[in-house]
Amino acid sequence: MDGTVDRITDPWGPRTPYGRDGGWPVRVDSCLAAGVRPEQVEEWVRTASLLHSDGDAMDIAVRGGRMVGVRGRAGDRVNRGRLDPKDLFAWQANAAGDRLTRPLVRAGGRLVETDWATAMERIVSRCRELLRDRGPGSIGFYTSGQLFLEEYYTLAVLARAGIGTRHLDGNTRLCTATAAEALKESFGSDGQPGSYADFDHADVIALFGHNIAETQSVQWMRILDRLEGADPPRLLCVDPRRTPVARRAAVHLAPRLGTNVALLNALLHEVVRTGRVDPAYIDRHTVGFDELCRQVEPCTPRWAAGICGLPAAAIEEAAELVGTAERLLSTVLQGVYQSHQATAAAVQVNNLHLIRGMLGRPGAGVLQMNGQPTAQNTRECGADGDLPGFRNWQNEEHVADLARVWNVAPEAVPHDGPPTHAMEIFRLAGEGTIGMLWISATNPAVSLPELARVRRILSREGLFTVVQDVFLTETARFADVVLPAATWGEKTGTFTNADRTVHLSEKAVDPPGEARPDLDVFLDYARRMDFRDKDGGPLVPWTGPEAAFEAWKRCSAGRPCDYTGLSYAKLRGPSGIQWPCHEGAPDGTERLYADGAAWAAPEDCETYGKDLLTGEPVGEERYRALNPGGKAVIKAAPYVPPEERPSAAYPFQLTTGRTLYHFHTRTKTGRTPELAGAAPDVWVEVSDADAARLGLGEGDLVDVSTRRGVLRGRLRIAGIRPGVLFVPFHYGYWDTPAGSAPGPGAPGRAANETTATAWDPVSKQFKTSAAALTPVEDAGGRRSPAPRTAASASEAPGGAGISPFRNSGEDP
Ligand SMILES: Nc1nc2c(c(=O)[nH]1)N[C@H]1C(S)=C(S)[C@@H](COP(=O)(O)OP(=O)(O)OC[C@H]3O[C@@H](n4cnc5c(=O)[nH]c(N)nc54)[C@H](O)[C@@H]3O)O[C@H]1N2
Ligand SMILES: Nc1nc2c(c(=O)[nH]1)N[C@H]1C(S)=C(S)[C@@H](COP(=O)(O)OP(=O)(O)OC[C@H]3O[C@@H](n4cnc5c(=O)[nH]c(N)nc54)[C@H](O)[C@@H]3O)O[C@H]1N2
Ligand SMILES: [Mo]
Repeated sequence: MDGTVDRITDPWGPRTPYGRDGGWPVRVDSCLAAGVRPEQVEEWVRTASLLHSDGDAMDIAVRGGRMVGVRGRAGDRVNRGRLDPKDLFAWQANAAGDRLTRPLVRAGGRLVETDWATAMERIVSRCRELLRDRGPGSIGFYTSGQLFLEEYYTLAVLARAGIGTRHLDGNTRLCTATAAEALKESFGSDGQPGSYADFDHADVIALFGHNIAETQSVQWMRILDRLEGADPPRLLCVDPRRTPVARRAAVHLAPRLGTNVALLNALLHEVVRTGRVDPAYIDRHTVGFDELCRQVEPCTPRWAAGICGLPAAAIEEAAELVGTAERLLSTVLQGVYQSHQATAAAVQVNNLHLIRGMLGRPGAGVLQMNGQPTAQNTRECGADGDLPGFRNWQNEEHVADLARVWNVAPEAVPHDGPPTHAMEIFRLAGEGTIGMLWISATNPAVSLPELARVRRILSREGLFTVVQDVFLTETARFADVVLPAATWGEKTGTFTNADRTVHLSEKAVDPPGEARPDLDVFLDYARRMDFRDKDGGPLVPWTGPEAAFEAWKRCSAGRPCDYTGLSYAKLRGPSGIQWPCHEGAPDGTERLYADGAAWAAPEDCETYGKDLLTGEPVGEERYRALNPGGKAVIKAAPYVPPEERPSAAYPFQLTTGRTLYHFHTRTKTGRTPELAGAAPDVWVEVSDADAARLGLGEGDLVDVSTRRGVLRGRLRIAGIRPGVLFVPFHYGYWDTPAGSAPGPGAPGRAANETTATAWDPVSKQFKTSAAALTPVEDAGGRRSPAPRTAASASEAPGGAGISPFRNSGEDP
C-alpha cells in the first residue's frame, strides 16, 4: 500500500485543529494498491464505510474492472475526507481467494456446489412444506445490521406479509437494540436526536461505555482536532478501561461492571440537588420529573461510590462537569447497551439531557449510538422487532396504514403480539418450534453468547438452515444451503449512519463467480414463492434497488424517518443527507426535538413503552394517562445488581469488546494483511495489580473460564480496573489450524465460549460474566498479540503507563 503516514501505528493520522463553533477542516485520506498512481485510476465510485456506524463517505478506485483503493470524500458532512484504518485497508478482502462463488447444498452430510435454481428450489420447497404442515410460525429470519436499506425493506415485506411470520429480527439485537428502546421510551419513537455536528459546538462531551477512539475513530479525529483547537471541550469518560478517550478525559470514571444505573442516578441526584435543571424546559416538554426526583433522592455520590467502586469525590466531579456544561453532548454505546440494565441506563442519559434542557441546539444533544453501518435501516425498515416506518404494532391504525402501503389486508400483517426478538428466535429454533432459519449477513456461531449452546441449536436435526454470506463462515458450516452474496462495492443500495445521514453506495466492480446481491436473492425467493397482494398482483413488485428505494419512500411517508425528499439522484450530491427529508425539509434535518418530542403522542408513538425493570409492555391506556400531550417521558429506574457476580470460584468480572483493527468476526479484516498483522490473535487484558498478585506476566498463556466455557489467550497487562478482565470478541475459528470450534470442555478462543445467554428485559442485550483466570504451562516468554496502540496498550509494571486505578476506591 501507498501512504505517507503509517495508519496502523498512527491510526488517527495528523491533526487539523479547529476552535469551538468553527468548521471542521477537510483532510482527505486515501490508500491505493502498491504501484497504482492516482492518475491511473479509471473511475471513482461513490460509497460509504460499511465497517462501523459512522457512515464515512468515500469513493472506491477502480482500474481494469478491479478495486485498487479508496479515498475519503471531502464534501461530506460526516468525515470531511477522513477514513479510519479499516476503511483504508479492508477493501482488499473483497478480492480474497476464498470468497463464496457458487451456492452450496448439503448432500450426504457434506456441502457441495450447485446452481442457483437448485439451491433456491430447496429453500422454496422446504418453506412450502412448513407452511402447509406447521404454519408461518415455523419459519424464522435472522438478519443483520450490514445489508442495505432496500434489502431489509424487501425482506420485511416478504417475511411479514408474504410468509406472515413474527420471527424476523436482526443481529442489531446484540448491537444497538438498546439505542432504539431508549429513544422509544424517552421520545415515543426511534430516531437519533443529535447530530455529529454537535461535536463542533459542545463544551462538554460525555462518553458512556463508548470507546469512540477505536469504534468510530473518524469522530474521535474530530474530537482530537477540537482538543487541539481554541476553547476545547472537556471530556467525561465512563469506562472500566483506560481507553484513548479516558487518557484525554477531564474526568475518567472506571466503574465496576454493570453499575451504570447507580452511577447515572447519582449524577442525576447531584444535578437535581444543585438546581442545575431547566425548569421551563421540563415544564413545557416533559412528564415524569417528580417521579425521577423521588427515585434519585437517596442516590447520593456516597451511595453510588460503594456500588460502583469509585471515590464519591470523583462522582461529584463528574456531576459538576455535566451539570455546568453550557452545551452538553452525550454518547452511549456497548458499555451501557450490553448490560442487564441496558435500557434503564441509556434512558437515564436521556433524562440528564431532558432535565437540563440539552436537546435540539448546536452542541446540546444525545447520540444513542449505533454500531453497525446499517443498523438504523434494519430498525426503520422493520427487519428487526418493529414494524416498518417505526409503526406501532399495538396501534390498529398504524397496522392498517402499513397494510394499505402493501396492499394487503391488515390481518396479513402479524401483530397479535410483539415481533419475536433474536434470542427468542434461537430458543424456538432449538426447541423445534422453528423448522427453518434463514440467516443473512451475520455470523452467530461466533457472535452470539454461549457458543456451545448456539452450535447445539444450529446442528439440531430437523432445523433447516440457510446461510447467505460472502465467506464460508463458522455459521455457514452448519447450513443446509449456503448462498454466495455480493457485498459492498459489488452491489448498489443506500444506508443510514448513527446520526441519520443517508448515503448511496454504488456498484464498482462485478462480484466473484455467481455471487449475487442480497436484494436479488430476496426478490428471486419472493418470485418463486409467488407472494401476492390482495388484488392478486405481486406483493413485491420491484425488481432493482432504485425501485425498492422508491417503494420504501412511500412506506416512510409521514413517519419520523420520512425519506420522501430523497432520491438516488439527490444522494449523488456532495454530501450524505439526514432524514427526515421531505417537502418541508428538502435538505434533511440536522437535529430532532428542537421543539420538544414530536412523535410521542399516543396516536403517533412507536410504542407505549415498557417497564424498565421487567420489560412488560405498559399498554395504551396507561400511556394515554401518563402522557396525553405527547411530551418526552422522563422515566426513572432503580439500580439492580447484575445476576452473575464474582465469587470465590469466579473472582473476576469479564467484559468483551473491540479493537480498532478488526470488525466483528473478522471475515473481512482478518483477510486484510495490514489489519490481520496488527492484531493477529486473541488476548486477555488484566490490570497490573491483578497480574502482580497472581504472579503473571505480559504474554503468559492463560485460560479464562466461566460457568459456560473456557477460552485461552495470552495476557496483556493493560489499563483496566482491577478485578476486571477484557477479551476482544473478534476471534472465531476459520483461520485456526483446525478451522473449527474445539470439542466439549476444550478451551476455545472465541470470547463467546464464556458469555451468558442472559439479557436486558427491555432490549434483550448482554455483556458481563463472572470469570476465573488461570495460567497454562507453555514454553513461555512469548509476547501478547495485543496491539500496542489504543486501549490495549501495554501498562506492564515499569512501563510508561500510569495506572489511574489507584484511586478507584476499594472493592468491598
Ligand atoms: N474497530 C471496530 N469498530 C467498530 C466495530 C468493530 O467491530 N471494530 N463494531 C461496530 C459495532 S457493531 C459496534 S456495536 C460498536 C461498539 O462500539 P463500542 O461500544 O465503543 O465498543 P466496545 O468495545 O464493544 O465497548 C466499549 C467499551 O465499553 C466498556 N465497558 C464494558 N463494560 C462496561 C460497563 O459495565 N460500564 C461501562 N461504562 N463501560 C463498560 C469497555 O471497556 C469498552 O471499552 O463499534 C462499531 N465500530
Ligand atoms: N462477546 C461479545 N459478543 C458480541 C459483541 C460483543 O461486544 N461481545 N458485540 C455484538 C455486536 S454489537 C454485534 S453488531 C455482533 C456482530 O456479529 P456478526 O454480525 O455476527 O459479525 P460479523 O462478522 O459482522 O458478521 C457479518 C457477516 O456478514 C457477512 N457479510 C458481509 N457483507 C455481506 C453482504 O453484503 N451480504 C451478505 N449476505 N453477507 C455479508 C460477513 O462475511 C460476516 O460473516 O456481535 C455481537 N456479539
Ligand atoms: Mo454492534
